[in-house]
Amino acid sequence: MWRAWLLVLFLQACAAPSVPAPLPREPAPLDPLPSIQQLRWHALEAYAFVHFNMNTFTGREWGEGTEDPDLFQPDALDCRQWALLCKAAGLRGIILTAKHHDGFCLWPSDLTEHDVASSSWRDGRGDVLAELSAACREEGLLFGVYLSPWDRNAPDYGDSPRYDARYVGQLEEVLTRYGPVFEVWWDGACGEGPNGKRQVYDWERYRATVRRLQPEAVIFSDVGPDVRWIGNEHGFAGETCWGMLSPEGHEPGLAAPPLAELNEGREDGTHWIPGECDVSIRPGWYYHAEQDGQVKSLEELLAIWHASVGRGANLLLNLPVDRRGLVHEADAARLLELRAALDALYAEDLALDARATATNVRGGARRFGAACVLDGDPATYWASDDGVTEAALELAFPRPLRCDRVRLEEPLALGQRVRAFEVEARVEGAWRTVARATTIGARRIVVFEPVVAEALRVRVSSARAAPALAAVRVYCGG
Ligand code: FUL
Repeated sequence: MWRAWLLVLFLQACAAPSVPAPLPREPAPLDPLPSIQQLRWHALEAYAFVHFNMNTFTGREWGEGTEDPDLFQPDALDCRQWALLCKAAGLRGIILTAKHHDGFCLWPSDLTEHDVASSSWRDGRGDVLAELSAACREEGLLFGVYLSPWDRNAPDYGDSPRYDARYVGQLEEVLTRYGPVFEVWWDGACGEGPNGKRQVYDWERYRATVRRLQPEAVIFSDVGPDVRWIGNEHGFAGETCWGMLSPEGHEPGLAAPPLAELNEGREDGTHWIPGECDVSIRPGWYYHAEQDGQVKSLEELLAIWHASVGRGANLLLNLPVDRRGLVHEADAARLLELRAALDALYAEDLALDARATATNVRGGARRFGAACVLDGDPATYWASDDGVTEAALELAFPRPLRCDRVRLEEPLALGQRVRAFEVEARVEGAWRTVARATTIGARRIVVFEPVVAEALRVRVSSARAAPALAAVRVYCGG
C-alpha cells in the first residue's frame, strides 16, 4: 500500500507546475560607457605610428613650412615593407603623419601647393596615403591619419575661419579618398599665423567632419572625444588608469587637463575617453641617421608595453621611416624581437584547466559563474550580486603551477568597476599576497616574484559597483 502512496506522491510531484527560478539579469551598466567604436579600439592593444614627411629629409623634428617640396625624395619608398613588418610584429594598424606642423601633405591636396604633387618625386604623381592605405588593406591592417591642425605653411593660418575651412577641406580629402580610417589623430599644438594672430581652431566643426565621413573612426586628442593622450611621450599609463575623463571646459593643447589627470583618468569622469600611449622607438619622432644606434632596447620596449597595454591603455609605437622610405633594419629587428619576447611570455595561458570558483556568483547562475573567466570568450564574464563590492575568485590548478603574472580583464560594456584588488597564491597550503594593484579596465597585467602555486585568488577589495571579470589568465615569464 505505501508503495502506491509513494507512486501517487511521485506522480503529483512530476505533474506540479514547475516554477522556473528567476534568471538573474545582467548587472546594470555603470556610466559612463564606451561606444561600440571604442570597444573595438580597446581590443587593438597596439599599433604603429609612422613619422615620415618633410622633416625626414631636412633632419628636423619641426619644420618651418618654407621647405622646398622637391626635398621630399624617398628613393625606395615601400609601404608594404612597413605593413608586413607591423603585421609580423602583431601591431594592428598604422597611423601616418599625412601632414605635420610644416604643412607638407603626403597626398596631392587640392588645397595647397605644399605637397607631394609639387615635388619631382615620381614626377609629381606620388601619393603616400594611397600606397599605405592599399598596403594596409592587403595585409589586414587598419589605416589611420595624423593631420596636424597647426600648419606653418598655410597663408591663412591665424585667420581662423578661413584656415578652418582649409583644414576641414583637407580632412575631407584624406577621409574620402583612401577607404576606411580607424583613427584620426590630433595634436594640440597651435601657433600664430603670418597675420600675427593666434589660430582658434573650430574643434566642433572638425569633429563633425570626421563623424560625417568616417563614423567608425575614433578621434584622438588631449581630450578625446574618443581617445585621450596619456600625458607623456614615454609610453607610460598611470598605475591607476581609469577609462574616464571630464572634458568639459577643456580643449586640446594649452587648455588640456593637467598631465597627471590625463595619465590616470578620473574615477568620477563624465565621459568614456580611454588613454593611448604614444612613444617613439628612437629618441626622435622623425628619422635621424645619427640615432641609428639609439633604438630602444628590448627591455625598454617590454617595460613600455607593460606600462601601456598592461595598464589597460593602447600603445601607439612610433617607427621613424628613413629617407629611403623604409623602416630601418635596426628598428625592424628590434620590433620582431619584441614580438618574439611577448609570444614567449603570453602565448600559453597556464590556467585553462583550472577549476574556478567565487565567493559570490550573481544569482547563483552558471551564466555568471567563475568559469566564464577561463572560456576565452570576451563576451562572457563572472559577475557578483548587486550590492557586493568585495569578492574573490579562485583558480585551483590540477597540479602546482609555476607562475609570475596574471592578466585580468573587465567586461567594459558594463563600465569600469574595480578600484583595487590583490592577487594571492596558495603555496604548500598557505595563502599569501603576491601582488596588490588598483584599476583593471580593458586589461591589467600584474607581475610578481615567481611562485609554485596550488591555486591563485583574485580578491577585489573595492569596486564602484558589483565586480565582474571577463578574463583571468596566468603566465610564467621567469
Ligand atoms: C607632438 C608633435 O609636436 C610632435 O612633433 C610629434 O608629432 C608628436 C607625436 O606629437 O605633439
